[in-house]
Amino acid sequence: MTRALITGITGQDGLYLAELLVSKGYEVFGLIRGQNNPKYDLVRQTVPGVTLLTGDLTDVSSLVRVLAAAQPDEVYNLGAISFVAYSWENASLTSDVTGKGVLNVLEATRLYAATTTSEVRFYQASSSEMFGKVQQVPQTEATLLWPRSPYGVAKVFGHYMTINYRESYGMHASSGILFNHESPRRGPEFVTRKVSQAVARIKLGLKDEIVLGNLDAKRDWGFAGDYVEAMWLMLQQPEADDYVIATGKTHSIRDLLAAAFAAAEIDDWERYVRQDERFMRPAEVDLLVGDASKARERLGWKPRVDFESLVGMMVENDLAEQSALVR
Ligand code: NDP
Ligand code: GDR
Repeated sequence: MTRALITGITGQDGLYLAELLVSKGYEVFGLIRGQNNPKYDLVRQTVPGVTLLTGDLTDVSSLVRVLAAAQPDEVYNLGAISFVAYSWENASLTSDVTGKGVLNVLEATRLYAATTTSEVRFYQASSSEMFGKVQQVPQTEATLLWPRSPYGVAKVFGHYMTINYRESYGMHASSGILFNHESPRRGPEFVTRKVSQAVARIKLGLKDEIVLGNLDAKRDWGFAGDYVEAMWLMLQQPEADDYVIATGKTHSIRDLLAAAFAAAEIDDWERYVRQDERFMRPAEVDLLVGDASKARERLGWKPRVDFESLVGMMVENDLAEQSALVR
């Protein structure tokens, strides 16, 4: 049985990846942090066979202990402070968790790998936020990185550290440069879920407006369930490498609003939307659109869910969830 360790198992991607690996017959271990983590039961209910081990990305000795207990063949480092807006408010903490945390997991993995004869493979959750003020359209693995937030800067550190461990120690360490991916499991602080939840509440008469920041930013949005497959595929390759994972299509926040309100059969979305400085960022990433040709050619990966279906899936889920809450 192949053994995998997932950091960030309580997050959106961690849950989808755990489900995927269990379906492939893996024995799955998850790193869970904090005293009495509120997501503990959610993980147990969603993926019952998974073993949860306590540790924190900022505490390298806890990672060494978790690696020794899990004895993984594959390590997926998905844990991070992942909300870009929050990273300005807590830049130092974000650097510790999202940046130096990667080094901590790499080092714990290297130390563990030295105790076993089998190869240990490593996946790093890099991000399109690293492209920031984009220097090329669409963005590829070769595009110059120009991060625009403390989060983006921390991800660049983790990205290059992963490449450095590959080059310094010959570690099978791959980095997935994933563009935005969403689902009904997306945290409510991110714009897609904020919109899908608000649209559902407006449709049910529980709310009459949604307050947002920049409506002109454009993102390349895909479905999280498709993107975790790419993570797994990267670790099945004979050689480790870096891959852009994206749909190749970009949409503005306005397009998102139009699609979400249309999915709930509400016309004239503009009358429900208000902009507020509170949700504007000190520096914005205006346009992201990825070129995933390398992943298509080498991994045989392509996205299955398009933008309209993704938004429809999220609105439908939130209509059901919000109706259940008022019942
Ligand atoms: P989430 O925010 O949903 O999940 C983040 C996870 O990190 C949670 O499980 C959280 O645990 C965990 N975590 C936070 N701090 C620590 C810590 N100090 N020690 C251990 N674990 C910690 O993110 P996603 O699932 O959306 O994303 C997964 C990864 O992919 C992240 O690294 C993200 O930055 C990256 N990424 C995401 C993209 C996306 O569009 N979703 C695109 C590109 C990259 P807890 O529940 O305890 O807080
Ligand atoms: P992002 O996702 O910053 O791209 O990072 P988010 O959904 O937070 O923002 C996308 C765009 O929407 C604009 N926006 C708003 N965003 C939020 N959250 N709330 C609002 O009210 C709002 N109004 C407008 C933002 O300014 C931005 O342009 C996500 C995270 O998952 C990262 O961890 C990941 O690395 C990247 O995607 C790829």
